[in-house]
Amino acid sequence: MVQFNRVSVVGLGYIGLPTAAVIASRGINVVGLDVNQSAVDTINSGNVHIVEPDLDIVVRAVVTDGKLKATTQAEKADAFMIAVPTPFKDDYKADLSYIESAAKVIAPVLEKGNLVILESTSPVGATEKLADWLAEARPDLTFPQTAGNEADINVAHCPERVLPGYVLRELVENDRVIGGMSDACSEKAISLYKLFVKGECLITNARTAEMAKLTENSFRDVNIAFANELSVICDKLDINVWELVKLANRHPRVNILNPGPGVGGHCIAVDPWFIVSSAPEEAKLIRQAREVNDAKPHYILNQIKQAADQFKKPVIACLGIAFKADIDDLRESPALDITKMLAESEIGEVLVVEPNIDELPKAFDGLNIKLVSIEEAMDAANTFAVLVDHKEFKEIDPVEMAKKVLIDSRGIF
Ligand code: SAJ
Repeated sequence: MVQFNRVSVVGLGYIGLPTAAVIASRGINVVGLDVNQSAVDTINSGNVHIVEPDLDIVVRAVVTDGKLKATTQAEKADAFMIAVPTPFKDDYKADLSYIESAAKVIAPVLEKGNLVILESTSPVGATEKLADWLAEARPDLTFPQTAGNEADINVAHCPERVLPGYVLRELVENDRVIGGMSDACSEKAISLYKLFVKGECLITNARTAEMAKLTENSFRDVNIAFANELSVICDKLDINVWELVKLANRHPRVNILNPGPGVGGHCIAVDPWFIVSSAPEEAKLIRQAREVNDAKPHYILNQIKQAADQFKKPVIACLGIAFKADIDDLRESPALDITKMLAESEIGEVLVVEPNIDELPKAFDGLNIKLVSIEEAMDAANTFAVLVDHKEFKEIDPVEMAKKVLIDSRGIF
């Protein structure tokens, strides 16, 4: 059995920090590496810079025990797990610059016997590129692309697949797809994941592991697009889409997802493009789903504008700007985009209720948008747009809400 006395997690964001904390909670020394000094300081003081249920408790415990420390300088370790962002560029091609930087940062401290894992969701071929960047920086070591099972450094892709909001549970319980660049890489990666994963570890090669992750998120995107397209068709035909979906889902082999204001987050709204850009001619349905989902915020925006237009002085309350319920994550959020476009249209006063943040995001700078409580919004606004189904909004008295003009993109009322 391989020993991992010290694990380095590169990138302490929504995936890296929980991963680091969970491994540290198994008694392993974890050093978390991040370029963000303020995040590093926050973690070292036992606090967290992101909202994820119970993460604060676990981080505080492992930092207090001395099992987790954060730093901005690479340190030696037995295994390195890279969990950095992989956004897309203007042409929808993946931006691998964060992975490249991570490779350059850890390369100088690599030692024979080390394992490097790429957890970031990546286009097919990214793990091979990572191995090439490492090899370029360390000609004194051998890597699996040339030395196979005999390589000094093992490299594998093990895509993260945890659901924001349930990260701590899913990190442990989900099955993992492990794609080593050689059999030895896969074996070594499995022994690392076995330290904290209760789910099964399924072995494949790196390219299939990359594609598996993209496939999972594209599957969901296509299914949400189906629901979103249905919602627009139902509006046209004067049918309540929520009732329709409920009824259709009573068929034993039908399971339609929920329509919404669009698809947000750094994953489902991004990853399908990695497939499209690798196979533009072939990925027709996957591209179309992205386009359907990307069009939905504009559709909801128009509905809100039409609703507000009936008032002399429209005061519009946007309920939620996060990308989904009960989190503070605003990345690629359709709710945020809708709110921003609404304020830019200057149709009226725009209020935001977002129980998961204390201040409005920079994206709203220069716009006339106020962050208010639910009560303040109920007093002041005449038009309501439910953009996120946060638990707090489900507690609003439906009788009170019925007195307002309402666009409910999440179907909570
Ligand atoms: N959404 C709908 N209708 C639905 C479900 C979701 O409109 O019925 C919207 C949400 O509001 C949100 C977006 O889709 O804007 C994505 O939310 P999500 O909960 O489906 O997924 P994410 O992005 O939070 O997490 C996904 C997960 N992937 C899958 O479920 C296949 C997660 O397991 C991945 O680890 C994560 O992407 C990731 O990091 O890639």
